[in-house]
This record gives sequence, structure tokens and C-alpha cells, in this order.
Amino acid sequence: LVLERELRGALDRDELRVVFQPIIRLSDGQVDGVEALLRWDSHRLGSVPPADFIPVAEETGLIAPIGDWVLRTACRAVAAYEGLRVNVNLSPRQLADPALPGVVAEALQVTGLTPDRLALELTETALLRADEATTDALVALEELGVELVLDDFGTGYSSLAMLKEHPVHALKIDRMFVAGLGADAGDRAIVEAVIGMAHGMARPVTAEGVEHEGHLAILKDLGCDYAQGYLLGRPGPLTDAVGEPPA
Ligand code: G
Ligand code: G
Ligand code: MN
Ligand code: NA
Repeated sequence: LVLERELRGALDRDELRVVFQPIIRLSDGQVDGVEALLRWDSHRLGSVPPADFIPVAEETGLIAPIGDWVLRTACRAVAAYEGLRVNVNLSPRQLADPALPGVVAEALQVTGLTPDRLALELTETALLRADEATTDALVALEELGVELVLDDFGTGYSSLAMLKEHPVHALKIDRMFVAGLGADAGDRAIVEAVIGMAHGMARPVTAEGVEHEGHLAILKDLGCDYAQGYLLGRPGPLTDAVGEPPA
């Protein structure tokens, strides 16, 4: 309850910020894009993790204004760099909101970011609940020209059906599977199978939670396209990931 009350005023009090984590292209080691991650530095509660406040934002509907703000803030920051791409996370309620395609189109328009430079990360949970409105939203977003990415791949219980039934353009392998690379033969088999399947469908794959050189070596070996994790860069100011924007 305290969380909800404080969150209501967080935008107006300027307590929210967006941090960025680099996504590295494994073929050449360059930064391909960044993932935008929301942070809340509450004046009263201190730093509150998204895992604690995103569910509250979802339940109360505050996710709509907050999500809109995240989209604009992320798009505006990245638009200052030539060709840089940005991934923004969407929660199930955002995806089910018929206003979403309009909100996304507006964020692109006011920031000048072209649609091919925005990717929206969706979870299996969001797609699992997909009703007709959500399906329509996905089609509208696809028509806008933004990329749709299935996040946390493999942690839901019908990942493969999600892939078959929805216009998903790329996959992110959950860090749960990456963590065991080099130690757990099962994890390697899963990662290899996911990459093989995704490539068979002409979908690129990003591995999350890359923390060790050993993870990276195996992922390159398996032909993974992109990687993200503490080894390659922690979430932080955009300039940490990509330097100062060109003048
Ligand atoms: O950054 P961190 O690892 O603490 O994020 C925890 C969770 O919060 C992740 O599942 C991430 O997808 C989610 N998250 C972070 N930022 C956003 C956001 O802007 N919107 C939504 N809906 N989820 C977010
Ligand atoms: O669910 P989603 O994939 O959006 O969550 C991303 C979260 O993962 C962010 O909160 C980010 O802080 C966290 N994260 C990013 N890289 C790493 C990593 O290498 N290890 C761990 N444990 N968490 C990471
Ligand atoms: Mn994500
Ligand atoms: Na994820």
C-alpha cells in the first residue's frame, strides 16, 4: 500500500530513471543496441527493484503512464546516436492495452527514432494471456515496423506455441540457461537447441546473463548472434555503453 502511494507520485517527483545495458553483436564484438531498464530511487523508500514495483504498477494501472514515459525516455536518448537500437520491456497489461500501438507510434514520432531501431521485449506470460485485443496489438506493432522480441525464452511453459502463434522476430535466451554453460551439459544442449530452432525460423538469438568468458566462448561456438550480461556491460548511463553522442 505504501509502495502504491509512493509510486503514484514517483513520475511527478522525478524519481524514475532509465538505465541502459549494451547488447553485443558476437560476430564483431560491437555494440548493436541497448536494453532500457527502469529504476526507481524513491525519496521515502530508497531504491526499489523493478521486480517489486512493476507488479504494483501493473495491478494499479500506473504501468500505462510509467510505460509511456519509459518508451519516450529510451527512444529520445537513443535517437541522439546514429543507428543505435533500443529494446524496451513491456508488461502483460501494456500489451493488452488497445492504446499501445498509438502510444508507441507517438513515442517514435516525438523523438524522431525510426521504427526499425525500436524492439519491444514481451514475455511468454504476456503472450499466454493473449486475447484478441493483444493479438491485434501485435499485428499493429508489426505493421509499425518495430521488432518484437520474446524475452526470458524457455522459462514459460509454452514457449514453442508462442513462437508458432505470434509474430515474434527474435528470441532472448533466459540467463537461467546461460548460467550453466561450461558446467552443465544439459544447459548447453538447451542453448544449442534453441539457437538451432531460432535460426531454422530465421530468428536471431540474444543470450542474457553472460557473466564469464567461458559463457561467451561457448555462445560464439554455438553461433549465437548477440549477448548481454555483466561481463559485457552492466546497466548504467547510456554514455557508459556507447560514449557521448555525436555533436
Ligand atoms: O533491471 P532488473 O534486472 O532489476 O529488472 C528486473 C525485471 O524488471 C526484468 O524482468 C525486467 O524485464 C523488468 N523491467 C525492467 N525495466 C522495465 C520496464 O521499463 N518495463 C517493464 N514492464 N518491465 C521492466
Ligand atoms: O527479464 P529481463 O531479461 O528484462 O531482465 C533483465 C534483468 O537482468 C535486468 O534487471 C538486469 O539488471 C539483469 N541482468 C543483466 N545482465 C545480467 C547478468 O549478467 N547477470 C544477472 N544475474 N543479471 C543480469
Ligand atoms: Mn528484458
Ligand atoms: Na530476460
